Parts: sequence; C-alpha cells; structure tokens
Amino acid sequence: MAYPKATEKDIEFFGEHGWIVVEDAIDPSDLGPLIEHCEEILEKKETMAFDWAWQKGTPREARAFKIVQASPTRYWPEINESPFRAWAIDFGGALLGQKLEFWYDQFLAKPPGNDTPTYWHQDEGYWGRNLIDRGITCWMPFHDVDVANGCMHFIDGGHRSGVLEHFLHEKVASDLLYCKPDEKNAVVCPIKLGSVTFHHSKTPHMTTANTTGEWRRILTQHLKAVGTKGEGDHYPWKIYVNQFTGDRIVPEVRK
Ligand SMILES: O=C(O)CCC(=O)C(=O)O
Repeated sequence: MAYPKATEKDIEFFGEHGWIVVEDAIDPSDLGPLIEHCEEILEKKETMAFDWAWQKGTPREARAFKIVQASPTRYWPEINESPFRAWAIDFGGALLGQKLEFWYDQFLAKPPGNDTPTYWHQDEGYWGRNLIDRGITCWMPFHDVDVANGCMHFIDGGHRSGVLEHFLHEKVASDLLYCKPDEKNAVVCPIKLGSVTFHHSKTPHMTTANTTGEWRRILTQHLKAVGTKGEGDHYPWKIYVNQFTGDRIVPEVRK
C-alpha cells in the first residue's frame, strides 16, 4: 500500500489543533521486524529497558515495569530503513512546516492490568528550550488502542499556550514528569492498528492505564528540525535518571 501524503487540510488541522490522527497510514505488514525486536525487549526488560514509572522505595532489581521504556533503534539501527521511518519524517515535516530529521524512538509498553497512566506532559518539558517549536512526535500502536488499554489524549490547541510548569511525581523514582493543563479541551484518540497520531512538541498529552488483559505496545518516533541541537537549555524541573547505573543527575544549567 502507498503511504499517504499530508494534504492542505491535514496541515491546516495540525496548525490549529497541535495534533492529528492519520488513519490507515502504516502498512501493518511493515511492522513485523519492529514488533519482534520489541518482544525481545519485553523478555529482557531488566537489562534492555527502563521503567518510566519506577516507584520510589523499590530497588532497581525489583522494578515492576509499569511503563517499559526503551529505544529500539539504538539496539537495531536497521529500523531506520523501515518505510514508516521515512514516511513519518516527510509527513511530520509537512505538518510542522520544517525539514525534519529522525531524533530517537521509544518503545513504550504497559503490562496487562496496569494502573499507571502516562501523566499529562509536553515533550518540550522534557527536552528543554533547544526544541522550542522544533519537534514533533509520531505515536504508532502495534494493535488497536482505546481508553481501556492506553490510547493518546491531547489538549486541543494546547501547543499555543506555552510550556506549562512540570513536576516530578513524589512516588516515582524515574524522570517521569507531569503538568496540569485545563482538561476541558481534552480530546481522546482511540485508533486502529495502521493508524498513528502526530503531536507538536508543545501539545500537552497523556495516555491512560492499561486495564485490559494484553500488553499495550506502541512506538514513538521523535523528530526534530534539521540542524537543531538535541535536548538542552532545560527547565528547572528536569532531571535524568539512568536506570542502568542507578544515577540520578540534575542538569547543571536549569533556570
Ligand atoms: O504512550 C505513552 O504512554 C506516552 C507517549 C508519549 O508521551 C509521547 O509520545 O510523547
């Protein structure tokens, strides 16, 4: 199947709302190798992944992996050659009106019966001011998603209201952040396998817990304007937690 081109209507919608659902964008048969690699991450999560919701008071070796977090392309760079990668860069670039490059990806998986949402946040809250209006994320599930297993929610138009204050969660030992947007403009985006969402780096978003009996598995592709430095010039709430070493690092330049 041919991957779609962004239409004028798509570009206009994204500019106004800061997010978009693209239905039937991805040929599910192109996901095979990625899904197999991510199965391996799940099997070896203790050594290959972080727990993005690592609870304080739980030793590193006993992490519950409420949100499995790993970057598959760092382990298998050939994922860069997948059709969904080139497509996301092109489509995302048209939406943002900037030439983009792939930055990094994240496999994010929530176990069956998981009680942990990915709280409201803005990607720029994690990335810092280097990325101001220069980033976009393509969120791609490996199966159908809805509120019951952790689909995407956005604050409609929230990319136009600046970066909100973010907070570290008092019960969480990882770098997980949250902000408190006005939820009256929240939109819920249940989507089918093959569909994706894109969101602007300033759009507040969250995903619900996975209350079903199956793993919730998705890939984020984070894209940035060509030539933009990586993350940096951080906000005061930013920390790094290296779960392979256990190091908790506060960046030097935070203001
Ligand atoms: O899928 C999730 O749980 C969260 C994804 C996310 O926050 C993102 O795509 O930026």
